[in-house]
Amino acid sequence: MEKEINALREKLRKADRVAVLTGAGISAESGVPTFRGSGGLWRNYQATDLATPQAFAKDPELVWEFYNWRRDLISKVTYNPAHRALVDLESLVPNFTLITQNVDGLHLLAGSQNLLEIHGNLWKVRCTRCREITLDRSPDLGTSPKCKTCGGLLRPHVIWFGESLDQDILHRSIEASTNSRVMLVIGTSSVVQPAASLALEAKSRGAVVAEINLERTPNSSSMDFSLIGKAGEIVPRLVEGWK
Ligand code: BJW
Ligand code: ZN
Repeated sequence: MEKEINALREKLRKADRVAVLTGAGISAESGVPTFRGSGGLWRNYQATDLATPQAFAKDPELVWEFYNWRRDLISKVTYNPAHRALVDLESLVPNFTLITQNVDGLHLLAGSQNLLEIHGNLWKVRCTRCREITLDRSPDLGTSPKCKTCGGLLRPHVIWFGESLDQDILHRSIEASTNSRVMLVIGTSSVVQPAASLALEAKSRGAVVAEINLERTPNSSSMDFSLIGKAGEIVPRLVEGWK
């Protein structure tokens, strides 16, 4: 592992353009549950079953309970050494883009700047009637929060299954990935599209791709580096002793 980390650090050091894709695994060591695996359960529900427009249409109060639970939990935690190391990496690389699937806001809290939140942000809400988007950091919004402008029902400003990503953000993510010399993929199961394809597209355009995860994923065999372990331990080692 030491050898691989050193080799990847050398690739990063030589790269003028670096893209990073993160998923729930990078926030796991902060205490934020992941979606899949044993941490992906809320009450008796699969977290992924609640992250759908169908679930919200059927039972908005249940979906809001789930999101209020996550807002409360995330309001009490903070970023970890992996988030912090990506802030350091951004300061070391001439052209750096961080693409995250996470809605927890921990990359922003850590200080990342060139950040694309492709699945939205938990702290933003959107009116289902007038579409107005507002920032609201209160941990508990109740189970039927209403728009201050028009009285319509609010929903979390996140991307659920079957919903399209913001086209501008997606376009910028594809561009950053395919233009990168090195792309890191950290803490994602790589099963959700279109995010899971970004690193494969980067590789097909000649980038060195590296995965950091507790376990192998469907993309592992396409990777130039597959580092198995905790993001909070491995990512800081990529920037240690850089200069
Ligand atoms: C550690 C660690 C540690 C733990 N250190 N590692 C093509 C083919 C088939 C289906 C589709 C397709 N194109 C689109 C689809 C449909 C769908 C999709 O991909 N489905 C698949 C599941 C089959 N995609 C969509 O619907 C997307 N929309 C779209 O494409 O629109 C156009 C379209 C629609 C319909 C059909 C075709 C085209 C939208 C996807 C939105 C995903 N939304 C969610 C919820 C966001 C809001 C919220 O957070 O509440 O996003 S679902 C959930 O999954 C969330 C996550 O961002 C996302 C990814 O999860 P992630 O981050 O990978 O987490 P986990 O839990 O899965 O994995 C954690 C990993 O960390 C694990 O690997 C651990 O080992 C690791 N780990 N601790 C390092 N300490
Ligand atoms: Zn409204």
